[in-house]
Amino acid sequence: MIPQQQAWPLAEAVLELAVRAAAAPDPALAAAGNRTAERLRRPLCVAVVGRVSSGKSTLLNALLGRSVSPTAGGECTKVLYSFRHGMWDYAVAEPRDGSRDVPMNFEGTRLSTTIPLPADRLRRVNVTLPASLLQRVTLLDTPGLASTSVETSAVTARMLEDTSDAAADADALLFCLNSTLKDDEAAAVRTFRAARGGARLTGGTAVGLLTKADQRTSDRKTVWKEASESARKMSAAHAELFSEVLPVIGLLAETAASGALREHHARALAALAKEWNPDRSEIALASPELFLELPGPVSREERGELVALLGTFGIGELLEALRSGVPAHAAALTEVARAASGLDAVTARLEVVLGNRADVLKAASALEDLLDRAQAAGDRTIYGQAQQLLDRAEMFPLRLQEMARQLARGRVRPPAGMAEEAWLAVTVGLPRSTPAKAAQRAGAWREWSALADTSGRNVARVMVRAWQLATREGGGA
Ligand SMILES: Nc1nc2c(ncn2[C@@H]2O[C@H](COP(=O)(O)OP(=O)(O)O)[C@@H](O)[C@H]2O)c(=O)[nH]1
Ligand SMILES: [Mg+2]
Repeated sequence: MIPQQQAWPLAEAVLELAVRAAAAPDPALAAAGNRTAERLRRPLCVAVVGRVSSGKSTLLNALLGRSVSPTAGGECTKVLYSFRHGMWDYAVAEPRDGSRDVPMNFEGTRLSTTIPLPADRLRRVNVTLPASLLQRVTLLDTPGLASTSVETSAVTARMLEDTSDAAADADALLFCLNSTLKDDEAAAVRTFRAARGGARLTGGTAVGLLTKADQRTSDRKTVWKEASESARKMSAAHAELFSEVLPVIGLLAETAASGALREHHARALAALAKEWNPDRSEIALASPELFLELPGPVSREERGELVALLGTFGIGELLEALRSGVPAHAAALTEVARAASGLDAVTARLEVVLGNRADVLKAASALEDLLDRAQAAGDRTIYGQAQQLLDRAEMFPLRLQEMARQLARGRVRPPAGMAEEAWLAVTVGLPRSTPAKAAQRAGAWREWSALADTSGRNVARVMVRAWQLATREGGGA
């Protein structure tokens, strides 16, 4: 899983630079230095963003391994929650006017939905939990983008504002989508990307999640096929917005990760699997209502619990697993539910973002700010040092990704042989080369860049660096 020890070698180096920038004579650069330093001292911040009821809180609970954030409708979805690491469960409501925080209660593992402040006075709810993921990252559960752009109530306006403030504050976004990307959703991601230094470096930091993947088709057998295909298409269509779009069934993921499935649920499922043959099960699972009504063992109340925990898709998967010999125990069925939820692919992706790349992400988003300010202020020393940090080998994967985006958008068109070389660098890495060969190729890119525009020069810069790195142990990318 995600390693617990934090080491931030790059971020430390950028922090030093930020502290130097904070002492610069130019006020804007000094302010950027202070802001950057403050940011670097905090853990990486990931905001879960998307429309109202797109499954944000459910997914966040799955990541935390605990049903703590309130899910499903009502006033609870209109609040911004921040989850940080702490030794104990602790939550406060933070007022907008800066007055004293008001402690909040938990109901079992879940945060109470009763907020001890009127909605218009509440800035956010701050929660600390001993969850291991939070040692590496602060998670923000946002109220959500409005479901229609015509809604203009004060509450909606505030929700949007809180959501975009949280997104602007985050180092990375997990963007929950339920269907094809709508204009307001694309705009939200673009705004985030623009606030983070435009299209330059941090493009890897918005991951799209096709949540509620179980609700895209009524045919249980094709759920994953359909969801994976849609996600793949969306990844390709929105490469400039998301580093990837992954399908996930948040509901199943939350149930599995939080251990909510109990032995009595396992017994109930086993009784249904025994009583109903596969055909009968498919009929029963055509809708939640039918599942509750159809004659058979297990009380209506308990069936209702199963629907709430697993959805009809999850129930179908578990019935099938039981018939194929999976033991009727909560632990074994939880494993099946987890595997069917797609959560592992999401956490694996997060590990890439938060694990190896956390340091780079933190450093890169901070550097962008410093570079812009140093350039605007004409401070060559800070600019040069920031540029040197950007050229470090650890930064390189992010720069390659950005280059891939530029090439994919067709904004940069190197001549035939060189375009292929650039794609080679992006996909499998340049072949390990002798210094003479690398220097010759780097020279060709420099020559081309003299005729290119800014985007072209950026691509050339990355390729020159790629060839320099290709002479090292381990090759290019
Ligand atoms: N069937 C199904 N329902 C889900 C899934 N994820 C969330 N839901 C349900 O959708 C509703 C809204 O989810 P919630 O996480 O509160 O959405 P939020 O407003 O974006 O935080 C809740 O009733 C969830 O149980 C899923 O993957 N599958
Ligand atoms: Mg929510």
